[in-house]
Amino acid sequence: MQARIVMLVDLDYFFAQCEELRKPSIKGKPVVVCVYSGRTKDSGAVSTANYVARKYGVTSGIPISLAKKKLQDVDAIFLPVDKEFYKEISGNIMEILRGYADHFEQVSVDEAYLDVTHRTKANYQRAKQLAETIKDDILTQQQLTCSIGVGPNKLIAKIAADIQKPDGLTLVKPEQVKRFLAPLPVRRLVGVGKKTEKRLETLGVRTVSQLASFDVQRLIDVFGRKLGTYFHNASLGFDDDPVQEKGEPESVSRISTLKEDTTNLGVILDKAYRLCDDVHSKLLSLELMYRSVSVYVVGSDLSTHSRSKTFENPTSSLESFKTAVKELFEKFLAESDVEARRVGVKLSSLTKKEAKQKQLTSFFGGSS
Ligand code: TTP
Ligand code: MG
Repeated sequence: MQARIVMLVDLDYFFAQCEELRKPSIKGKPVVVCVYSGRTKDSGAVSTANYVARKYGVTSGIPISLAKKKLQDVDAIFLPVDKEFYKEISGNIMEILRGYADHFEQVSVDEAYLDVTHRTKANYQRAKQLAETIKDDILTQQQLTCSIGVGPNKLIAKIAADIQKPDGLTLVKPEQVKRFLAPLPVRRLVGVGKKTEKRLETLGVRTVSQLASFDVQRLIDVFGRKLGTYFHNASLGFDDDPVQEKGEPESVSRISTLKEDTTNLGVILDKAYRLCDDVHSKLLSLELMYRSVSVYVVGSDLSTHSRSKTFENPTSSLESFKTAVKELFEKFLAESDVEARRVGVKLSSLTKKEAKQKQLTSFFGGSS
C-alpha cells in the first residue's frame, strides 16, 4: 500500500463546548452535561464535562450525584443534553472537514478521519500546515476547538489525537511510530477494551511494546485468528483500513418530539420544516437526490403512522420536499384524529446527483 497521511479530528469536550457556545457566560465555570434518567432529581449520568470540571474529577459516565459532590464548593453549571443542537453544530463542522479531505469518514458526532495523502503530496510539513488551517477554520466559522492527530494510518492518527487535548495537534511520522507506541498502555489501541486489557495483563502484557514482542501464535490461540492478528499488527502500528464513507444510505430522516401533543398543522409544520432543513443539508452533503418523501407521526398513544409520496424524477429541491411534507401532513390530519407527539420526515429512493451539465440543462429548461 502507498504511504498515506491520515488525520483524526476530535472536537474537544464536545457537548459541553456546544453549551458554552450557546451561552458564553458559562465559559470558565465547570460545565457538566447530563443525561437525566428522570427517576429522581439527580439520577442519571454525566455525558461530558468541560476541562474546568474535569480538574475536579468529573468525567463522562460518572453519576450526576457524584459530579455534584465533587463540585459542591464551586459555582458549577449542570445542563441536560440537547442532542439536536449538538448534531446541528456537528453537521456544520463535518461539512467544513469534508472540504479538506481526499477521502472522508465521520466516525461519531464529534470525530472524523480525513485522508489527506494526495493534497499534501504525502508530506508531513504540509499536513501540519493543513491541520493548523483546519483548526483555525473551525474556530473562525464555529468558534469551537478540536484536537487533531496526524499519522500514517487511522490507528496512529486516533491515538495521536488523544495525546494532547484540548486544542492539540500531534504528528507521528512513520519513522516515529515505533517509539511513539512502545511505552503506551495497550488500552490506547483501538479495539482494546477493559476486558482485553485484563486478559493481556494475565499474559504479562501491559504496554504496546510488550504486545509487539509477544508471540503472535499465542495471541491467536487466546483471542482467535482475527483479533490475535489485529492486536499484533496494531502493536506494530500497522493498519491498512481505508478512510471511506460508509455505504450510501437508503434514506435520510429525522424525527423529533413536539413540545406538546397537538393536531395543529402550523405547529407540526413549524417543527417538520426544521427537520426538512437538516435532512436536506444531509442529502446535499452526500451528493444525493431523492424521489420519495415520507412523514411520520407518533401519536400521544404511541401509535405510529406514516404517509408517503413519490416523484416521477429524482430531485434535490428543498422546496419540493417541504411542499410534499405539507401535503402529507394535511392529508394525515384530515384522515386521522391522532394527536401528534413526535413528528418525522424522510427522503428515500436516493440516487447519486446527476452530472453538472445535466443539472444546468434542466435549470435553463426550468420555469424560473
Ligand atoms: P468524546 O470525544 O469521547 O468526549 P468529549 O468530546 O466530550 O471530550 P474530549 O475533549 O476528550 O474529546 O465524546 C464526544 C461526545 O459524546 C461527548 O461530548 C459527549 C458524548 N459522550 C457521552 O454521552 N457519553 C460518554 O461516555 C462519552 C465518552 C461521550
Ligand atoms: Mg471529543
